[in-house]
Amino acid sequence: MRTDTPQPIRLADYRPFPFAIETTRLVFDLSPSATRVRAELAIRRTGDGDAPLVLNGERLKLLSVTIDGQALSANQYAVDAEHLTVPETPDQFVLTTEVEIDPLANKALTGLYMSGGRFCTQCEAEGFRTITYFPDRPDVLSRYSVRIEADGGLPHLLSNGNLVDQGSLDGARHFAEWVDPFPKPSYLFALVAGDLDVVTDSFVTMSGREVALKIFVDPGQASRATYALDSLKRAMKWDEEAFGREYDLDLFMIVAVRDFNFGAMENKGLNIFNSSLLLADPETATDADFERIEAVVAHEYFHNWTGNRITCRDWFQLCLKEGFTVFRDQSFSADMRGAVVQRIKDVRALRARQFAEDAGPLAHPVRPSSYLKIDNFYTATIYEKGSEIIRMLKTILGAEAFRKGCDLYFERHDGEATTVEAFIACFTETSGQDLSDFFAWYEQAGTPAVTLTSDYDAQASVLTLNLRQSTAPTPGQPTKRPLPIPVAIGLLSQGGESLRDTEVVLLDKDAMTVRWEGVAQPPVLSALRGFSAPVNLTTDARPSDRYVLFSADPDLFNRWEAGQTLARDLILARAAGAPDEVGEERYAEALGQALVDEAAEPAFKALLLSLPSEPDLTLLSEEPADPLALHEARDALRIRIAIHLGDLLRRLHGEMQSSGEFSPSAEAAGRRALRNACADMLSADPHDENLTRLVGHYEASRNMTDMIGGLYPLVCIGGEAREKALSAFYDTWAAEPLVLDKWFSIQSRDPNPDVLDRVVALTRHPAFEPTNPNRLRALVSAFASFNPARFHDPSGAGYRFLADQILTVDKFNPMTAARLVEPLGAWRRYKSDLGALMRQELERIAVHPDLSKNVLELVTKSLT
Ligand code: B3K
Ligand code: ZN
Repeated sequence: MRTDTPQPIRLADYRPFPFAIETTRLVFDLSPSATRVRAELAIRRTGDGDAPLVLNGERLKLLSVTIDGQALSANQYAVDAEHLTVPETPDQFVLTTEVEIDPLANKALTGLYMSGGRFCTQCEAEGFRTITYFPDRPDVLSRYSVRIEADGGLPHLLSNGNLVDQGSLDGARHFAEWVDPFPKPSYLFALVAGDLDVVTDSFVTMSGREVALKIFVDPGQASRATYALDSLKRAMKWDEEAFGREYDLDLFMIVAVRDFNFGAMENKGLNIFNSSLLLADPETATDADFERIEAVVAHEYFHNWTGNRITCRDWFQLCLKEGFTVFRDQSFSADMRGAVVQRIKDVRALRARQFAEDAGPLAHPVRPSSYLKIDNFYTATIYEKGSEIIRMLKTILGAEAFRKGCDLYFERHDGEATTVEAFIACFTETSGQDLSDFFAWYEQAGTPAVTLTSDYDAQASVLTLNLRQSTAPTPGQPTKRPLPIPVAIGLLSQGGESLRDTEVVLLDKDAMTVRWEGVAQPPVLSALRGFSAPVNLTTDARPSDRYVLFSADPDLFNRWEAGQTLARDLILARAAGAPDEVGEERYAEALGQALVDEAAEPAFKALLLSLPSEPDLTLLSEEPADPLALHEARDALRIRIAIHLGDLLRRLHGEMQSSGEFSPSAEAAGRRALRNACADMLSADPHDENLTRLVGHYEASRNMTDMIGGLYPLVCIGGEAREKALSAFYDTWAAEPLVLDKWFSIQSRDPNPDVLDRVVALTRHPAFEPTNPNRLRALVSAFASFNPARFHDPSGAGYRFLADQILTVDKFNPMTAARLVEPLGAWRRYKSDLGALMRQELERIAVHPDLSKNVLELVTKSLT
C-alpha cells in the first residue's frame, strides 16, 4: 500500500501564477541516457506581494541554477521531488537552470523519450516538468526559442514554429534553432530528433499565404503518409470555410512515432502522431484506419485554434478545447463521409464508451471539479459528451447564431487561456438567449433518462406528448436538476408517410406536456431524431411502430435506431429466458427488406446489419448482466438472420465485391463494409458452402479491409480454418508492426471458449511488447473490453489476467496502466458472483506497494 495520501487538486483553489514568463529559451544537448537541458526564463512578477517562485520539476537532475547570471547558493533555493522553489526573487530577472535527464530509460512515454532510436516528446498534460523546471500549467504562456544539438546520425532536429538557423558543430554534431512567434503553454512544446523520411506539400490559405506541409515518418514509409497529407489539406480548407479559421505559421509538420500513449498530439506547428493514426496504404490499413486517420489529422489540426491560439486556463477546462474540437472533427467527417453514417458511428461510440462511464463509478461532469491525476480525465465524457454539448448548443441556437458565437469567441479570446464560462458567454451575447440553465450540462454527471408517452385524440385531431426527465445519482452528486434537453420529434402515419416534419421540443423541466393540433391520423412518433441529445430515451412505442420507423423513417438515424431497438429487445428477452421466436423471424424479414432498398447506401446497410454489441447490451440490461447469456442470445439472433437471409447475404456478398483498383473513398469503403458485414453474419451459420465462401473471401483479399473482413469470421468459426488463416496472416505480416497489432487484436476478440488461454499464451509471444501501448492495447484492452463473454469467465481468470497486466505495466507506464482499469471498475453492473470476483482483483491492486497515483485514483474510485 502507498504510505502517502495524494491530495486532490480542486477547481475552487485556482489562483493565477504570480509571475509571467515572457520568453523561454531552451538549449538541448541530446544524448540517449544523459541529455542536458538549459532553460533561460525571462520572468516578471505580476502578482501582488512577495510570493516565492515555485516551478514544477520531476525526475530532473539539477546541475545549476542562476538568477541574472549569479549562481544561487544552497540556501537561496530548495528542491524536492516535484518542485524547485526560490523564496526571494527580484521583480524582473532571468532564471537559468541546467538539468540532466535520461530519455532512454523513460518508458512512461511522457516528457522526452526515445522511440525506435528517435527522440520525441509528449508534454500534455504534465510532461514538460520532466524536461525542465517550469510553471507547467496551461495558463502560463511564453514565447519559445529552442536550440537542439545532436549527433549527425539524427539528421532531422525539429521543434515548434519556424526554423531560423541550422548547421554543423565540431566533430560529428550539428544543431538547429527554432523560434515560435506565438506565446504558448508548456504542454504544447515539442521536440523530435531522428532519422526520418519526409513527405512535403504546400497549402495556400484563404488570404493567399503559402504554408509548407511536412510529414516525417520512419525511413521507407513515405508512401504511407499520402493519405494523411491529403486529409490535412482538406481539413485546412474546411476550417476556413466552416469556421473562418486560417493557419498562422509558414510551416506545419507532423511526425509519426510507434511508441505513443494515445492517438496524437496537437503541439504548435509540430503535431506528433501515433503511427497507427497516420500511416496507411490499402495493403496494410483498413477503411476504419483511413477514416480514423482523416478524423484525427483534422482533429489535431483544428486544435490550432481550439486549444492552441485559445487554450485552457486550467485542466478543469479541458472540454473547452477537447469537446469543441471533437465537435469540429465530427462535423468535418460528416461533410467528408456522409452525415447519417457519421452520426450513427459517433453515437455508437458515445454509448459504448461515454454512457458506460456515466453509469459507473468513474462518472464525472464534463467539467470536473477535482482530480488526483489529470491524465485520468482524458475521458469519453470530456471528449464525446463535451462534443454533444456543443452539438446541442448549435441545435438550440440555430446554425447562424452558433457561428456568430464562435466568431466572437475566436476574436475575443485569441491569445488567452480561458474558461468554459467565457466560451458560453459569447453565445449568450450573440444570440441574446439566457444560457444559464444550459451550463448545468457541464456540471452535472450522468446520462439523463427521458421518457416520452403520447395520447392521441382522434376526434379533436390532437396529439399530446408527455415528456419527463430524470438523472440517477452519480458519485458525489446525489441529487440532480433538470437539464435543457432538445428532443427532435417528427410524425409518420401508420403506413410510413411523413405526417409532420421534425420539430425540436426543449424539455427543460422534470416533466412537460406538449399539444400538437391538426394531427389527422393516429401517428407513429419518431423521437430524438438524429440523436438530438445524449440521453437514454424510453417511449411507449409498440414493436409495430418500430417496424414502421425501421422501414420508412425519413430520419435515417432513427431508421437505424428502430432496428437496433428491435434487435436489442429480442436479445434481452432471450437472455432473460423468454425468447420471442416469432419476433426474431419478423425482425430478420424486415432486415432483409431494408437490405434490398435500392435507395439506401451500402455503408448505411452495413450499419443496419450490425447488431447491438455485447458491451452495449450489458449496459442496457435491466438486471445485473450475465455476459455469457447475452453473448449466446445475440448469437442466436445472428444464426436466425444468417439462415433466414442466407441467400440474400450471399448475393450481396458477391455483388459488393469490387475487382477494380482500390479507392479509399467513402463510397467504396461503404461497399466493402457491407460485404464484410455479410461475411460476418454468414459465419454464424458455418455450413460448407458458407465456410468455402469465407475462406475464399480471406484468401482472395487484396486489401487489409477485405483481409480482416475475411479473417475475423474464420476466427469465430474456429478450428482448422482459424489456425490456417492466422498462421498465413502472421507469416505475411510479421515485419509490419501496425498489421501485427491487428493480428493480436483479432485473436483477443475470438469468441471461442479457449480464448483466455490463447491470450495468455500470446503475452509470451516474442512479438508481444508490453512497453508498446499499441501492442498492449491490441491484446489486453481488446480482450477485456470487446470480449465480455470470455473476459467474464466465471472462474475469475480473465479478471486476474487483467489485474496482473495492470500491475506489470504500472511499474513503467502509469498512464497506460490506468487506462486498463475501467473494465474491472464496472463490477456493480454484473451478476453478484462475477462482481465479487472483479472487486477482489481491484482490492488486490489497491494494496499493492508503490502504485502510481494514476492507477490508485481509478481503483479507489472504482471500489468506493
Ligand atoms: N490533446 C491530446 C491528448 C493528450 C492526452 C494526454 N494524456 C490529443 C488530442 O486530444 O487531440
Ligand atoms: Zn484533442
